[in-house]
Amino acid sequence: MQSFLDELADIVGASHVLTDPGVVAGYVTDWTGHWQGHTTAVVRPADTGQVSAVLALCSRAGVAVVPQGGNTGLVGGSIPMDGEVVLSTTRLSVIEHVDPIGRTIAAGAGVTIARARDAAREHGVEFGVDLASRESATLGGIVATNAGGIRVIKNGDTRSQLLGIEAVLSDGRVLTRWKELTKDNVGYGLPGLLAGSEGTLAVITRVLMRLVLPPSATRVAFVAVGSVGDALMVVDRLERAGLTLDAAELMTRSGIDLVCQHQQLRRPLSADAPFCVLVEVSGREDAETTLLEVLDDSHEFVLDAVVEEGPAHRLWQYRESHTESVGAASSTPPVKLDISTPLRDIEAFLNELTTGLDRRFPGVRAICFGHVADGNIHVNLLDAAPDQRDTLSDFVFHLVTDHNGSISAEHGVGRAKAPWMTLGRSAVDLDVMRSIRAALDPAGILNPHILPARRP
Ligand code: FAD
Ligand code: 2HG
Ligand code: ZN
Repeated sequence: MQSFLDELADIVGASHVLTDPGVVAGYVTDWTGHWQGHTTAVVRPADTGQVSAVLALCSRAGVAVVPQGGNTGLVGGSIPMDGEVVLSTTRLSVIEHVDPIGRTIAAGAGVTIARARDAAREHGVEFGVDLASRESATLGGIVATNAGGIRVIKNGDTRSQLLGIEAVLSDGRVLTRWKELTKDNVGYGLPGLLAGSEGTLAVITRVLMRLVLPPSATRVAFVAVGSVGDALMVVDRLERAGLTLDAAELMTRSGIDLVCQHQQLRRPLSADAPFCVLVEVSGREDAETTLLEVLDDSHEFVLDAVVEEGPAHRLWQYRESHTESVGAASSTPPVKLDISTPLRDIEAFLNELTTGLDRRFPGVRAICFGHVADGNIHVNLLDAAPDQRDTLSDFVFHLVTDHNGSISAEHGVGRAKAPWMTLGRSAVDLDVMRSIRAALDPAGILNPHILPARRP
């Protein structure tokens, strides 16, 4: 083992091969605290050449590798549970260009979303993906997970922002698809394939992504409603009135109460409604007037509402503090199940979820919230005993499959969902995924624990 570590040090420099338990602690535990692993070493290459040399060495030595960006993933995919080498991308942190006319950004995989956003804003353009983990999550991480976030309803998911990619295969070869073209149909869409591959096909080293125009006349409203169906009606009416919908986020009374308690905030509305939807709209100078008119005309759905100016203010706090607050309120790390269903199924899914939990899992609290216009609900189950985690996941995943949904809307499969991957994917589908994986990583050293197992 020592000579392997020496060879790593020859590639990246001894100070970038970390083995001290105190130093590697932050790399082997996930954000939720549930996944706690151990590693042979954390290696921090500075450029694509070093990533290539590290992977070629690991390949020859048969050592498994877990790529890691900001380590904000919520499904345990970035954690070495079996002593794998952690390949940290944080030093791949160069922003190469921001082109405000072509509306592209080219940058290293280790650049954080907040840095990419700030760089884009300096040129009067906007980065199209946004999520509450923006200060730590990296470009490589959002591409690897095909992250969603709060702007999918407007800009699409991360895959749809990706124009080009550079990635290193497990044997060290560098794959580059890098053209600033909207149209390019020569062969398979390899950047799109790597998006959402969760570190199982290659290590992403550089990305070329689209930028969008910044929204204008943004207004945020917090709207109390009696049901999910009513929340969707409000969203529908806003869009039909010609407003651009920048975000639509569902919360429940219990989730908001929990956030208010944890963040020491006052309740945002006086009505004691079971659901609230935060909507952000933009697009026209009269956005505020139109928004107020729509809310006023929708009195059959709207129980109470408050409107705020500007994109990033007080009202967003209630939504963005959910993850931290549920983590703090639960006696055990929350079971985090990020699911999606067709819009027409959300209400029935949530009702059956509540009934099923009450009947089968008394004592487990559910806090549900999420990107409602995408059909994406984050089911957080609090106070679950460790031996209940798998049965709870199994119950929710079967329920969501019965509603023609997905067991992973945006966080990925990781370790947390790997045992349930067969739900909603056919045998042929899984087989094709295994073949792709075997073609790109024949030695099977990249994140061997996640996505479909290499053999049935
Ligand atoms: P990591 O956590 O380090 O890794 C995630 C996965 O990607 C792992 O499987 C890892 O092996 C792989 N990976 C990372 N970098 C690379 C690379 N360069 N090459 C190949 N594989 C790589 N997610 C959403 O989708 N929407 C949200 O709204 C959202 N909000 C969040 C809010 C909070 C407060 C937190 C803590 C998390 C949130 N997440 C959200 C989850 C998480 O931030 C995203 O999954 C994000 O994309 C992970 O980026 P990362 O750099 O932290 O990746
Ligand atoms: C969000 O939308 C994230 O805030 C995290 O995807 C969801 O904490 C969660 O379950
Ligand atoms: Zn989310």
